[in-house]
Amino acid sequence: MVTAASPLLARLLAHPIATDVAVIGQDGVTGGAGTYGAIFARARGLSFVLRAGRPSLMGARVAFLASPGRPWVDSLLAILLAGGCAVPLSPLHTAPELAHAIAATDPVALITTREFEARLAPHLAGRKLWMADDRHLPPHGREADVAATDDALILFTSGTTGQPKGVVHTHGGLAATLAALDEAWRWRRGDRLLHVLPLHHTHGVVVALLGAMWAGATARFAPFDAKEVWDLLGESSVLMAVPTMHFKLMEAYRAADDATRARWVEGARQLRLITSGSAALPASLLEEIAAATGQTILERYGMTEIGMALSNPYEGPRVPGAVGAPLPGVEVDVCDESGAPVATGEPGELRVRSPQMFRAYFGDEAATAAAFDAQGRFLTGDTGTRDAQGVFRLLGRTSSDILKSGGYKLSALEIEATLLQHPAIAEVAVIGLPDEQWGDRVTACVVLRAEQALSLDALRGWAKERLAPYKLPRALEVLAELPRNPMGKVQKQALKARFA
Ligand code: MCA
Ligand code: AMP
Repeated sequence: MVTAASPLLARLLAHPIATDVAVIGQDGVTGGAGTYGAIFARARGLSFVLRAGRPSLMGARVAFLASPGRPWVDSLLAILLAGGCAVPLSPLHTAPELAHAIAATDPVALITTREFEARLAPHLAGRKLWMADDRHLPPHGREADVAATDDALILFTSGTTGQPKGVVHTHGGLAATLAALDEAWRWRRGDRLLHVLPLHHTHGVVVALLGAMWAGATARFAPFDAKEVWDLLGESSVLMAVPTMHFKLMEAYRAADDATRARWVEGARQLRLITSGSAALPASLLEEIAAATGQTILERYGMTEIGMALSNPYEGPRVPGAVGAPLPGVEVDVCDESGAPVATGEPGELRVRSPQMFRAYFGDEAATAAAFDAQGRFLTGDTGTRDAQGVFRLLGRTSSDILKSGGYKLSALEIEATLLQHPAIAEVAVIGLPDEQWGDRVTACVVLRAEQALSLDALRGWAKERLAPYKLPRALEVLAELPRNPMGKVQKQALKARFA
């Protein structure tokens, strides 16, 4: 047995393993292979292979690429059991994006399935590639000692500088997130989570998947398709989604006939919890969903670095347009630029202190240090207010270089650096324009080289080899010149005002 000083592994390994189902894959097939027992048996076998005789991987990174399903979960648990730090890669990412994630974390090995073997082959650089869908020998001998302070997971997040940064979370930090959500949202062993989120971000990996597993509940993976999600609600007790998904669900509902609507509403009514996060849920959308289904969505606020910070209550009023109050153990201050608290109701930057906090940006001590103030509070870059009842509202971000599209955080600078490589583009500024479906609509404002022409389709076609689909511009504006201030900096607010 693992001598699990890791509170995360201790909790997961304590579940009644033989019968309870942890995971149902996208094929919808339930059964023996998805029980906690079967998953841990396979993960243990793979963890011994990864260690290759070493007592522990001692926090060395192992990257993995798989579709949502059992091999994905087997891989994550195998890495954790081996004392390694898991780096989930995304099937949505292009070759240059995969290359960045692998180069930035320098994994000792990679894991994948037959489906993605060829995609990873160019990135191995001599590293060992293990197959999650192979049978591995049962474990033998002593298991790794894993401590609460050991690194567990690296997730990438976009910043205001260049390429995405790897955010390192420890076993103890993840356990703090999961314990807080378990308490706040009343997770139960009998819960059936409908899991439709991508597995390379906090929302899908930590809040949804590990949230369910912390409680010994079942996560059923399904690709996000609005009609299919409605059809599956009747078999589920919890749905977690980003606002764009809620938007698409209501779009499908409006287009459905009466009999279909009645069936969908019946399924939705018996859920015990529907959440929204990763971007602002418009109050009008919350109200429309409540009127149709009787379900008031629980909106919460978090960030890759800090885990989950604020949540509307499970019991008690959920305020449309608000993100609730701090979760257990979390402190959130609303501050002016000097870090002093602002008056109740006044806007300021949210600064956070929390046991869920990340340990570091991988390999970047300077960026890690710069992310905190002198009092050790994380600088979120989000502006918000707290009212007299202690309820928080978010107003926006301090930087216009950070965009949110469909719940994905995007760096305008990363997209600009890529688009600048296009032979027709001389200058580029990427802005987010308000969009009721996507949050921000990624808009490329470009100045073309002499005698060049460019269409949106041509630009997207060229860029899709280099950027994940959700980073591609959805609009193109061709300008004679970009508005700049006397220092030469592009005035993005002026561009936004012009095209919004
Ligand atoms: C897909 N497309 C997008 C996006 N997603 N374009 C812009 N922004 C996006 N986010 C593209 C598709 O590639 C396709 O392009 C076109 O839009 C239409 O696709 P559609 O089928 O309508 O969309 P979809 O494929 O169903 O995707 C929508 C989605 C997806 C399901 C909402 O974006 C998604 O899974 N978002 C979740 C992101 C997430 O988990 N964020 C959490 C970050 P084409 O027409 O060219 O084929 S963690 C976080 O934020 C913190 C910690 C927190 O608080 O949770
Ligand atoms: P990420 O860096 O991908 O983890 O995204 C975190 C960011 O998403 C936060 O800093 C917020 O800007 C945004 N966010 C998360 N939840 C909410 C919410 N409920 N309302 C508005 N913005 C949110």
